[in-house]
Amino acid sequence: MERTLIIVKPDGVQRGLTGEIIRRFEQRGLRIVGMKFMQVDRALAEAHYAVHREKAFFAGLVEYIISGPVVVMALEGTNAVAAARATIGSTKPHESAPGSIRGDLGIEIGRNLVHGSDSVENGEKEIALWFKDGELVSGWTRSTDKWIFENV
Ligand code: DAT
Ligand code: MG
Repeated sequence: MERTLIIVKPDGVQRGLTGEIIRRFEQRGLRIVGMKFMQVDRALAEAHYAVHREKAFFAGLVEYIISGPVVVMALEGTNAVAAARATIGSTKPHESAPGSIRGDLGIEIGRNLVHGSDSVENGEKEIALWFKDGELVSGWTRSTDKWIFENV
């Protein structure tokens, strides 16, 4: 099963949208394998966004992600990475399609509410960065799985 790392960013938590955002992934059919509420420290923020460290927006991005608590989730499912990215919407909320999280709930790139891994490889790397082994519940199933995943 593919896995993806999702973060409800500080604006999502502050605005009371945590439940609304989790609901969308849950209803899409993704299975939760890890979830925690936490304050991100600067070292973790910089490691998570290391690919952007040379960009002009890097410092602001790090300040944003450490500006308040977040909810971090590891989700799994067939096509989990692409499905979650589509549910999130495009990077700029004002260009995100209505129906997506950013398209329905956001308007500015620096307040775009949620992170989702952009590839299967990065999903695995990010889950390893954000979760310790004992924090993940792997291998559990739902009675609804066969109605969501065709081949289980
Ligand atoms: P995404 O979060 O859609 O995967 P990304 O990985 O390209 O987008 O960038 C990570 C975050 O950095 C993004 O959510 C918001 C911020 N960001 C990206 N491009 C930016 C830009 N041109 N100006 C300001 N912030 C930007
Ligand atoms: Mg990204």
